[in-house]
Amino acid sequence: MSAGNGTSAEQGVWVAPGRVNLIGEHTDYNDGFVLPFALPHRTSVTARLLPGPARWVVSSSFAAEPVTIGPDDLVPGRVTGWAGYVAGVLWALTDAGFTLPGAELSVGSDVPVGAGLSSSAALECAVLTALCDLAGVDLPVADRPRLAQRAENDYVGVPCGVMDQAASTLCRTGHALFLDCRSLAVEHVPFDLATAGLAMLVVDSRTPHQHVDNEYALRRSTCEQAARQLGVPALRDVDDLDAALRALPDAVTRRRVRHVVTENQRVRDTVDLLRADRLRDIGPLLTASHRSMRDDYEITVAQVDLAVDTALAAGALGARMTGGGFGGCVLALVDADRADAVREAVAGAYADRGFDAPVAFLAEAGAGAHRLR
Ligand code: GAF
Repeated sequence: MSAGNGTSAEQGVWVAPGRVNLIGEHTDYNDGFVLPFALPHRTSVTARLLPGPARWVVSSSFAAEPVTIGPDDLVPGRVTGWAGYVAGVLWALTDAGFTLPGAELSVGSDVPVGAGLSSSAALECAVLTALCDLAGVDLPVADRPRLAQRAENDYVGVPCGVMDQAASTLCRTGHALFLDCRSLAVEHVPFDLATAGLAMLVVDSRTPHQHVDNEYALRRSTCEQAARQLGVPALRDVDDLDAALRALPDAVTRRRVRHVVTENQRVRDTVDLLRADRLRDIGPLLTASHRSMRDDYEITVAQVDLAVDTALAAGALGARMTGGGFGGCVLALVDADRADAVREAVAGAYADRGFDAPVAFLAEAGAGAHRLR
C-alpha cells in the first residue's frame, strides 16, 4: 500500500474529541456493547508535510520541547510519555503497510488528562485523522478505531479495549454511539438532552488513578480466564448467567462475570429506551450500572461513590461512574433546572468529607474526529 502525497492539501487542522461513556463499562474487551458519546473537549493537531527523509516533528502545548520521531523509533515502546501515543499511531500505520511522508505535528488539547475522559484516544485519533488526510492514507474510517487501539495496546502497552478510539472517531453530534465491540457494527442513537429538558452533569472526582493500570489488566485477564472456563469465546457469549455462575468456583470471578453480563443487558435496555424517545427513563439503568461497578466489578472509590449518592439524593434521575474506574468522572442525568443544585450538593458533600473540590461541567453529545480547516 502507498500513501500518495498528491491527494490532499499539504497542511491543515484536525480535531478528535474526548468521550464519556453513557453506559457499558468494561464490556468492550469482552466483545460486548458500549454506548459512549463525544465531548465538546477535543485534541487538535495542526499538521503540515515536511520535505526530505521521513521524520515527524511533534510539539505540544503540554511539553516544553518538540520531539522528533524517526523511522528507527517505530518499534513498540521506544518513544515514551505523551509522544509515545503519536509514535504508536505512526508505527501502527507503517505496520499496516502504509508509507508515510514526514510531517510536522503541533498538538493542543482541552481534554482533561487523567480524568477518565479518553485524552489518550483523543490524541491518537487526532493524529491518525490528520495523517490519513494529510498523507492521503487510504484507511476507511470504520477501520481506524482498531488501528488506534493497536497503537495503544502494542506500542504504548496499555491493554485497553476499542471503545475510546471508536467514540473519538465515529461519534456524531446529538447522538450516542451504540457499538458492538465484536463486529464494530454501529448505530447512532438519538441523544438530545436539551429537547428532553434534561442535562448531563459530568463531575470530575479529581481522584488520583492509583493502581489503575494493574487493576485494569487484572480485570481483563479475570474475564478472559472466566470465558475459557465457561467454554465461550468471550463473556459476551454467556447466555445463561445463572448457569455460568454455578459453573464458576471462584466468588470474585463470579462477581466479575455478573457485572459484564448484566452490563451488556443494561446497554441494550438503554438503547431500547433511547430508540423509543424515552431518554428520561434511563436513569435507573445508569444507577444500576454504578452499583454493579461498585459491588461486583469493584472499581469505584469513595469520591465517586459519594458523588453518585449525593447526586441521586439531590434529585438526579440516575448517576454512575464513567470510564475505567478507580477515580475519574461521574455522570448525573438531571432535569436541566436541577443541574446547579446537584452540582452544589456534590461540592458541599466533598467539602464536608475533606475531599479536593470536584470540577463539574455540562456535556452535550458532540462530533467525532474531523478536519477543522
Ligand atoms: C478505559 C479503556 F480504555 C476502555 O477500553 C474501556 O475498557 C473502559 O476503560 C472501561 O469501560 O477507558
